[in-house]
Amino acid sequence: MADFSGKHGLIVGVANKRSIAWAIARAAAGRGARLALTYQGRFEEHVQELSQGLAEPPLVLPCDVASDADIESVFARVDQEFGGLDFLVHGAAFAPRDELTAPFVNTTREGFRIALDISAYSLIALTRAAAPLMEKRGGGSVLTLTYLGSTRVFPNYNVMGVAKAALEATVRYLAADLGPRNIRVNAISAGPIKTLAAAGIGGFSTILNVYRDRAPLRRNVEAAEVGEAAAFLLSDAGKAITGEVLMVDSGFHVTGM
Ligand code: NAD
Ligand code: IMJ
Repeated sequence: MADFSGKHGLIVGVANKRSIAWAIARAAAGRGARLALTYQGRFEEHVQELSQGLAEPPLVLPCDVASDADIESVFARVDQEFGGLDFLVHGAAFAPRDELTAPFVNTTREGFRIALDISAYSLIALTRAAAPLMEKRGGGSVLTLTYLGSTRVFPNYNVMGVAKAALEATVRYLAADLGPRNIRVNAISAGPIKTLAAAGIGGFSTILNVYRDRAPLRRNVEAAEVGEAAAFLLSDAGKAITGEVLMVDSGFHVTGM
């Protein structure tokens, strides 16, 4: 499989060992990448502890993706330590809890703003900061994580569906903008996985059962499998692919009934 030796990557969105971003970190580090991981304040201890488990200790930095100052200092540090960047993984998403329980029609202006800021705009801000570092390496690969709720309606996904639609459109516009600089931008649309972002979502086990029963592969997806697909898109194996949303969902999205 793809060799990441000599490559440097930045991974945003690790909260704990179940995080999809952590599975991607393991896939990349396992293939020889040197990593920087960022965490959102409250997850510092978890991420520091997890990072001990990687063969080469990563750079671990705080980053609230709503903060331009945080983003600026992360890339300054990464440039200082790595002298450039080969890939960026964006795995941050958030909507205020109430927005995922109230009827969609009751979505608030502030809930909408926050969901789109954290879950979609942050990809633009991070990619803009990454671009000059990637140019030093003759190009790079950016990857984000999305969900089928961007184009189909799932109960309670609500404003997150709107944010994921914006995120996927952002992938296409960034791909077109940065393609001439050999920077690729893609998304993986993962099937449901029991992570922190899924914890406490009413009926999540039902969702997992529906996928397992109806998906062509008749099973759910594991975070490690998203990690493998991510390694493909982040590596030279994917070097002609940009602006794409790759479905990693056991084929669920093709089903009609
Ligand atoms: P997770 O809770 O482990 O990851 C979400 C991450 O977002 C956390 O690390 C959290 O710290 C981070 N985050 C939230 N607000 C932030 C902020 N202001 N600044 C910085 N980071 C912030 O859950 P996950 O399921 O691994 O989610 C990762 C991505 O995968 C998300 O984009 C999610 O939408 C997407 N996704 C998840 C599933 C699923 O079923 N779990 C399916 C498809 C796509
Ligand atoms: C989340 C809510 C409702 C339905 C859902 C999900 N389905 C799936 C998810 C069907 C698969 C998980 N997912 C794809 C997400 O993107 C989750 C994002 C998320 C989760 C929370 C929970 C805690 C909180 N805010 C959140 N914001 C975004 O307070």
